[in-house]
Amino acid sequence: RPVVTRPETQAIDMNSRSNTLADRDIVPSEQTFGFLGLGMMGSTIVKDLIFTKHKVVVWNRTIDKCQPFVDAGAEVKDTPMDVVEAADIIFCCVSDPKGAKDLVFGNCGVLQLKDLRNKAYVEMSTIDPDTSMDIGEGIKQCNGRYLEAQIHGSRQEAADGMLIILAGGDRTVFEECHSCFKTIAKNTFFLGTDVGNACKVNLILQTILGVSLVGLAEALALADRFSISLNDIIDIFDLTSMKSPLLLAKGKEMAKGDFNPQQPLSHMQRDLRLVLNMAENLDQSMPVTSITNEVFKHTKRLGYSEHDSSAVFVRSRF
Ligand code: NA7
Repeated sequence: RPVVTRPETQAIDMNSRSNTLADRDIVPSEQTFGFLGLGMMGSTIVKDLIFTKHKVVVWNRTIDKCQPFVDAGAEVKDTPMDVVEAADIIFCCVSDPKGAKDLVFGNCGVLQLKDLRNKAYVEMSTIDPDTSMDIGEGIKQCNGRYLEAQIHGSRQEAADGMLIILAGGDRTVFEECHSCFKTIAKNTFFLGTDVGNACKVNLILQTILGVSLVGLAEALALADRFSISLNDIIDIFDLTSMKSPLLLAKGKEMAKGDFNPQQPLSHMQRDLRLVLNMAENLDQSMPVTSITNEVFKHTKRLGYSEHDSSAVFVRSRF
């Protein structure tokens, strides 16, 4: 078993801006936006929302992470419930479906407020359709409005304001979030009023990504066994019709052994697990995705949860 060093946690640079922001001509909404979850994605998004002059109220489970945002002009609250009280539209961006549900249904969670009239809740955490429907139902029962807005893209794409937003649910909320979405995304899609569709589309895209990464990792590991230069393989791959910006970038990371987390491996495996649960409910056979999930699970066990998904290469080399 290799000795694995954890990737360095990069502190958020409050002064860095995506180059694209200046060209987007953003007129900030007058509404107050709440933000629950200041992880790598949440922090990057909130930083740009503050920069584009949105009024922002934040909360994070580890409270220390809020300070740079307070210094930059955001208000901080003690609980998710307090954020809901202070804001008109509340975004949530945490690790997984369990965290997303905790923030809504748990102690001091969103629903503790009981009356969510004039409030809107936007779920950005990657979740499965059933979780999204449960959250949406809970919000609606308290007279609130709900939008799922799944964010597709890496941490670098978030930093560049180049995410893709896949939204579904309440159309009025979608429209009211326009200036926020324009700040953080290059494309935004409204996939209908049925809650769950946006989650399905996001997870389907993640399936393509996960399976492709494992294929790439195995092919490069075989090249390595033959002592063929990985850089040569990547250079030739670049000239073929198979090339894609993402696979090229991931191939280079594998060749260098640089697994700085753009899409953490634990998130990739979480997504595959959610995909397989969805497929199970439909009796849809997904043998390749199942094996892909096993490969990511094993790489997690080897200590690469917090590294980039491209670290799957390490396992393929065994
Ligand atoms: P990170 O950087 O791993 O951050 C995860 C965030 O989620 C962080 O703020 C955590 O708080 C928070 N978290 C996790 N579990 C919980 C629970 N149970 N309750 C409250 N808060 C929680 O992930 P990213 O920012 O890269 O990604 C976030 C989402 O965006 C994810 O779904 C991606 O797929 C898209 P902490 O700071 O640890 O206290």
